[in-house]
Amino acid sequence: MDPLVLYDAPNSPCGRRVRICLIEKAIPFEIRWMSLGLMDQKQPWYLELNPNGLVPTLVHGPQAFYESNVINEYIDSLFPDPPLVPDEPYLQAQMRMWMAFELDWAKPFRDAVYETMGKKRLQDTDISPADLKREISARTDNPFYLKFALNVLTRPKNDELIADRHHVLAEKMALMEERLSDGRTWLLGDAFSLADIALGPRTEMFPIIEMDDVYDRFPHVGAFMQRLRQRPSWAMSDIKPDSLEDVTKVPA
Ligand SMILES: N[C@@H](CCC(=O)N[C@@H](CS)C(=O)NCC(=O)O)C(=O)O
Repeated sequence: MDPLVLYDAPNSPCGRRVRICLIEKAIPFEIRWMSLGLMDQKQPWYLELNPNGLVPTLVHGPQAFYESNVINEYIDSLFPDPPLVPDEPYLQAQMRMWMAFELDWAKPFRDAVYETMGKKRLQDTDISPADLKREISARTDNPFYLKFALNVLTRPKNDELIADRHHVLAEKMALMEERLSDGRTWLLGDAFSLADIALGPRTEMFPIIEMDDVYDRFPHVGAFMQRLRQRPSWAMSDIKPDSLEDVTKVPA
């Protein structure tokens, strides 16, 4: 079999979806780490693999696949055991609606991540604006990305924006809470599926965006996350690069 190479980033919930899927199926894979803060994902060679300039991308032999949920369906088709996509068309549609639900709240979530963890991480590195400019200019000539990164490095946290995003995200979690409140174990019922893998990794990140009370406010969501954390694939997918140097190295 051609090797599976996953372009991924530390703390990426999108990358973790693919890691979980591969681990559930016991398929070996190799990770190539990208530094999102330094815009590795916007380099021309990477855009050839993934024109959206995001992680994850899965390279399998001569082919590249992007969009975590699309990648996971590809993996499930190639390696159907154990199945993570239901047979019934109704449940398959439900699964894809959960994936679309996740895409819908990814945008407000991403804004909140950049305001909280994103700003803190980059500002804690002590990298200067001049160094950041040099790093990013070595990766992309699109001025938008440099502007965006300099904003993350230099501007204080925007609490008003974070509070706005919290309101949007609480509405989304209320819907998930309602769906889980009939006592089902997983989003589609008794069987663990790609729907759970689509939702779990980002739902785990609420404390990072300073919404620490989500699992208490929405106890069925909290219980769902507890069940997910008990699966071996959860701990095994919490993979970090050996050294942060690997993901922040300055090109010569
Ligand atoms: N819907 C896409 C979302 C991918 C995405 O937003 N990836 C984030 C990391 S979780 C990323 O690469 N962010 C970097 C950027 O926005 O430039 C997927 O599920 O693969």
